[in-house]
Amino acid sequence: MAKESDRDAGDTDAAKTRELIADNIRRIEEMLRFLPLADSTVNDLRSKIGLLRTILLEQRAPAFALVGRRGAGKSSLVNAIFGAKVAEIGHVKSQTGRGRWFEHTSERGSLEILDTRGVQEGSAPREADAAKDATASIVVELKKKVPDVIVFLVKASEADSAIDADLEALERVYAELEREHRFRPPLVAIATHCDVMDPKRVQLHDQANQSPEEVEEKLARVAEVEHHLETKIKEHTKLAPHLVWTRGVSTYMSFGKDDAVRADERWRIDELLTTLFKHLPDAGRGTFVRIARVRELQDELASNLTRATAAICAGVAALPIPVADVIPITTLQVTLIAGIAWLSGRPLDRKAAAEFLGAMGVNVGFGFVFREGARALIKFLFPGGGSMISGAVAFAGTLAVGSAARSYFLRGATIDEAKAAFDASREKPALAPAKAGSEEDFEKRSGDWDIN
Ligand SMILES: Nc1nc2c(ncn2[C@@H]2O[C@H](COP(=O)(O)OP(=O)(O)OP(=O)(O)O)[C@@H](O)[C@H]2O)c(=O)[nH]1
Ligand SMILES: [Mg+2]
Repeated sequence: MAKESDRDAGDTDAAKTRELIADNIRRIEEMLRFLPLADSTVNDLRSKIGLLRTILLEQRAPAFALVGRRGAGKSSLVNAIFGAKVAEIGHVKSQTGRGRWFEHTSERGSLEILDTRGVQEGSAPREADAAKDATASIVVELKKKVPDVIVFLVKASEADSAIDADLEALERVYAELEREHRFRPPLVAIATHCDVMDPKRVQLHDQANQSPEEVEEKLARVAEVEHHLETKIKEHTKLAPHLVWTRGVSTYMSFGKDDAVRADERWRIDELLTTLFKHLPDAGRGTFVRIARVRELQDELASNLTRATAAICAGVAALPIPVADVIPITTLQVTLIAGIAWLSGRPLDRKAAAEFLGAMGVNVGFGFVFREGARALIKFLFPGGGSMISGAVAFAGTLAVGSAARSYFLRGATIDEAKAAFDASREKPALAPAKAGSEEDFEKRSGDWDIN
């Protein structure tokens, strides 16, 4: 009972937070119309606001089509992305003949997966029929939704057997997408089950503790498989232009009765996740980094968000407005904190921002973070204050807030360390001229500070 009402409260707060963020973004967009900046700068700021909106308010589930034979490791790949058991693996009997979109969900977000089980099974005549049906069912599914990326999976031990039929099925998938949606998604090819290649006992996920010669031997075999797979795909002229990555991997994880992780022998999955991330549109990237929990990817997106927010804040500061009216700037900084907390896997609500600001010494009530928090932040960011905030100061102050939030939420820094990161970043604007930011000043400054 209590749990239920907690969740309701959380949902309501998340909805309220989204509303506040949307309001603020709208307000900032209004202000842009009055900016004394060149059109090109204003357009650039508009696209940065677009990024904020996409990352914070318009996320959707990333969509992947997984094409591979029965047992290739499609379900295991889904689990490997989540790092948890969300899909059933190792069906004794595969549900041959059906391709279907599935939504796999954790509390951090959802993935849309087109599971093409059984599509390329053509060895026995009966199975050839099933394969035909399977391809037909996939074609139906592709009309419903376009995958962002197609992943072709083949067992490493089967990569040099007849995979031509698999690749022909894949070509039909591409032809259908082109016909139906005029879109050909990037193709990622992976050879799975690399861990069981010879020498079998060499554990690829734990190379430091293996015999170096044997590791080398195994990696050479993996490289051979990769080369073969890539060559084969490139022979198919309709696939070749879309191939972006070919690697051997291991997606092996094993789960106990309570779905707890019993063994994790994933190898090169971070590289694979980075590749998938790179080829996703921004609308899926936020969700993806929350699910995949690769620190570097979360941080890359947090860094983009920080830079975009800093530029917008600097732009707004170019308006000749007194400090009392710069609430939208500081509200945007609070939004940035909430956004970075969200990328780390926390819910998008005011709690995380309140907790962070409180710990940083900005005293605000939880319920008021976006308004009162913003007011208190002015004093915190600009102690002593002037009557104006220059673009340079707004820019550097925002970078400092983002840098501290990234340390705290993404790198597991203590609040003291986060504060130190904040102070270190903030020292720079103290050296900056305290005049109102001109366009020239803004442009010069915005290129200056690249924090990581
Ligand atoms: N050693 C090893 N086993 C793997 C790997 N990937 C998957 N497996 C195992 O292979 C079996 C089949 O994997 P699934 O993920 O169920 O394969 P699938 O492609 O979803 O199979 P269907 O749903 O039947 O089409 C399971 O027992 C997995 O644990 C891998 O990289 N290495
Ligand atoms: Mg499966």
